[in-house]
Amino acid sequence: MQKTKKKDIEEMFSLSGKKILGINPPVHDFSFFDLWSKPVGLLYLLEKMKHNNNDIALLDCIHEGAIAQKTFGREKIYSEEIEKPAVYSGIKRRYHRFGLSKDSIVEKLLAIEKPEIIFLTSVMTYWYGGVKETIDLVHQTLKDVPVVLGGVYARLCPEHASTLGADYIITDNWQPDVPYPAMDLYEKIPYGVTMTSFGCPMSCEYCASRILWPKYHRRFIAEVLSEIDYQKRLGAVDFAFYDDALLIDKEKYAYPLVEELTRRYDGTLRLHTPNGLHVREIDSECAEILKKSGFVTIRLSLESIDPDIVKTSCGKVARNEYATAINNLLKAGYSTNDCETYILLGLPEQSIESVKDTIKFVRDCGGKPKLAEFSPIPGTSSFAKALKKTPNLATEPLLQNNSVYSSWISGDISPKVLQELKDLARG
Ligand code: B12
Ligand code: SF4
Repeated sequence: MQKTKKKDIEEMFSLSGKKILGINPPVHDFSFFDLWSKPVGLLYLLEKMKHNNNDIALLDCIHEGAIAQKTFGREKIYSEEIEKPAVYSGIKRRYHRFGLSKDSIVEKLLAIEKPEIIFLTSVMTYWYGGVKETIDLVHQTLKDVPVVLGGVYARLCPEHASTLGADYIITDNWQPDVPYPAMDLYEKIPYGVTMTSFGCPMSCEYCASRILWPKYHRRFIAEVLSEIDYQKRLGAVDFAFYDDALLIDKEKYAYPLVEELTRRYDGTLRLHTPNGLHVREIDSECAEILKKSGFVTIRLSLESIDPDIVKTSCGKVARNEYATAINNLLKAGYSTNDCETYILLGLPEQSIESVKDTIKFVRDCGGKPKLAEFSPIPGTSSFAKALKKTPNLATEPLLQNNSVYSSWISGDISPKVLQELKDLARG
């Protein structure tokens, strides 16, 4: 296998007149749900490359593997059971490959005009199995076509990502400076995605936002509006905001944006925030604006009421602030089921009692608890703590998988207790 070379993203921008194929690889995991997942980083990049006079195409192995429609534009993705990688051998859960089958990928690669370069993206660090499989398939099928690997996994685990056989790896970031992602590369889009900002002004101990986006950047409202208009023209009705911090400075950004969306679309858009909102920002005016402007799916980031964990979360929400926010949302017309609240589970040194207390607290306030299992992410302080117990986390990203980290890898919570906590959260 030839050695992977590191390149700067600027070198990619100098490409012109090339045929570029962007690929979103299949996912290997215990479970996968389309929570409005689109490879938006890759799509911004392809749009940029189009502006630089390249000929661009897309193979999205997740979207093209859709077999059924779910609510709000989401899709059920084809999956097949595959053998577990050796590090997961002791885990009594089935492992799957989600997305287009290998044969279909090869067929598609051969059916299109031969690209001169492949841009391969990556998201979760523990999804590298699908990345490796894609690199191998491209090399077998298209022989001499170079593969450039970028994305979240490549940025967070550059050394590991350099061992998969890609020709080039890009580990630096670029703040998209094109008006929208190249969503027109899809024949029909099931939903739109947008971001009003890149990064987050806070820096919680378990989160990689600051590593991925060292500078928090807000886009111009006009740019976000044009991004939404463009995807509306392509047929989207549902829109997911990918922001880490949508409601920060809400009077200056989120409010004018959604007011203009209501004026333009008369409340016909359905808006979703799968990534979690900053609870402290939800005063009564904010709750009413969210409701009036068509936010259907709201997810609230509480994480925990345990003071020690609140500290690791930059003290982003206090108990009384959460209670007030839920009260405001319920008064604005949302139901308890609408107020799904993320509770982090499996952090180093987190007690099971504190998770139970947080579940009870959320329910008592009128919210709906939703457990979010901890994924130790390279470069964060929580990762450094987790490493003391599980040194192999540093060299094997599969061990960072949130679905199995706390219950099988760190052993902090037994699978039985995890199930009990899940049942408790479900109510
Ligand atoms: C949106 C988002 C989601 C969405 C969907 C993401 C998707 N596309 O599938 C949802 C809400 C579903 C989600 C869920 C989860 N997420 Co998430 N998510 C994000 C978030 C906020 C943004 C990712 C994104 O799209 N960014 C926007 C684009 C523009 O950036 P980008 O993809 O990085 O692309 C840039 C570069 O990487 C580059 N690039 C990208 N591709 C390519 C390709 C080439 C060739 C090149 C040259 C460059 C390049 O160009 C872009 C511009 O610079 C990140 C945090 C963050 N701030 O990045 C977390 C993040 C990726 N998620 C994370 C986590 C922990 C989760 C959850 C496990 C949370 C939980 N406990 O439940 C779940 C897991 C989902 C699952 N099924 O396993 C972690 C990563 C964990 C890990 N070990 O990898 C992150 C980093 C957040 C964190 N806590 O630090 N997530
Ligand atoms: S507030 Fe959310 S996005 Fe920001 S650093 Fe904390 S966990 Fe990450």
